[in-house]
Amino acid sequence: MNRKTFLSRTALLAAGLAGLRGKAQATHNPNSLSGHPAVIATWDNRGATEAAIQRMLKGGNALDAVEAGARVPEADPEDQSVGYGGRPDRDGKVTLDACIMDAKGRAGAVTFLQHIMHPVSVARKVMEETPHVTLSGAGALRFALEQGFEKTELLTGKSRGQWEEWLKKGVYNPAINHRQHDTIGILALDAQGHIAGACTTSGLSYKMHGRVGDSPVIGAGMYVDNEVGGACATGIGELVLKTLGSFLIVELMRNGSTPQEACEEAVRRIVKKYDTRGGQVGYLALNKNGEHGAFSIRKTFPYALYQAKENRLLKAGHL
Ligand code: SD4
Repeated sequence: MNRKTFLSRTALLAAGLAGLRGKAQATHNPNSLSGHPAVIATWDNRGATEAAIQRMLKGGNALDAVEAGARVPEADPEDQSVGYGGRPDRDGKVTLDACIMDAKGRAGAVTFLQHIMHPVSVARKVMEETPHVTLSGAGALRFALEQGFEKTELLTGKSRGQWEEWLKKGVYNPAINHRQHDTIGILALDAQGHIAGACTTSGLSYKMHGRVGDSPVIGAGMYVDNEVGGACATGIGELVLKTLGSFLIVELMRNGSTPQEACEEAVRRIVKKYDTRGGQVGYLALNKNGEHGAFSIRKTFPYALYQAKENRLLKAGHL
C-alpha cells in the first residue's frame, strides 16, 4: 500500500468511527447497580427479567433463571418476535431459533424448529440429554416430541393477518421490522456468582424458509464464560454471525475491557466493515461483578435490568 492509499484509508476509517459515534449512542446507565443476583435482557422484557430474578430468589441457579425468563416472551402471543405469535417466514411458517449456555460451559441449541412453544427449554434438553450442541428442523422437532413437549400451532390470527397483508404487497423478500423486533437475549448472575445466558427468537420477519440467524449460534447470539461474564445480541443476525459479537465481547472483557467498552467495540467492528444503513444490532454484556454494558448501531436500544440485594427486588434501569 502506498502512502497516499494508506492516508486515504486512515481518513476513511477515522470518518467511519466519527460517524459511528454520531450514529450509535450508548444506552448504558452509569447509575446502575452492580452485584448479584442480576438479570439483563434485550428490549423491554421486564416480565422476563422479573421471572428470572424470582426464580433465583426461590433457589434457582442462573441457568434456571435464564430459562424461566426466556419462556415469558415465548408464551406471549403479543410478542411477535419470539415463540408463540412470532411472525412467520415468507412461506407463512413460524420457525424458531434458541440457545442456552451455563456456568460449566455446557451449551444447547435448536434451529429452524417449528410447532414448539418453548424452544429455549428444548435447547436446555439438547444440552442436558444429548452429546450434541445443536439440533435442527425436523430432527429438533422429533427430539422435542420425544422429550414430552407438545405440538402447538404457533401462527396466531394476528401474525397470519399481517403476513397476508405483506404478501399482497407482492414483495417476496425477507425483511426486518425495526420498530417491532424483540428477540430476547438474557443473561443472569446468581447468588453464587455463576453466570448463564439464553437467546430465543422467531428470527427476521418474512425471512426465507430455512434461514437461521445468530440467536441459536453459541458465540454469535449469546456466549457466557464463567471466568469472565456473558454477552448477547439482537438485530440483524447476518451482521452478528459475520463478527461473532458475543464471543468477542466476552474475550474483550477477559482482556480488561468494561462491559460497556466491549459492547461498543463489537458494534464498531460491524460498522467498520459492513453497510449498516437502516440496520440494527444491539449488544448487552454482564460481567462477574454484575456490571453491565449496552450498545447498538441505532440510537434506541431499550433493555431491562433487574438486580436484587438483600432479598429485595431493585429495579435498576429500563432504558
Ligand atoms: C435474527 N437476531 O434472527 C435475530 C433477529 C432479532 O430482534 O434479533 N430480532 O437475526
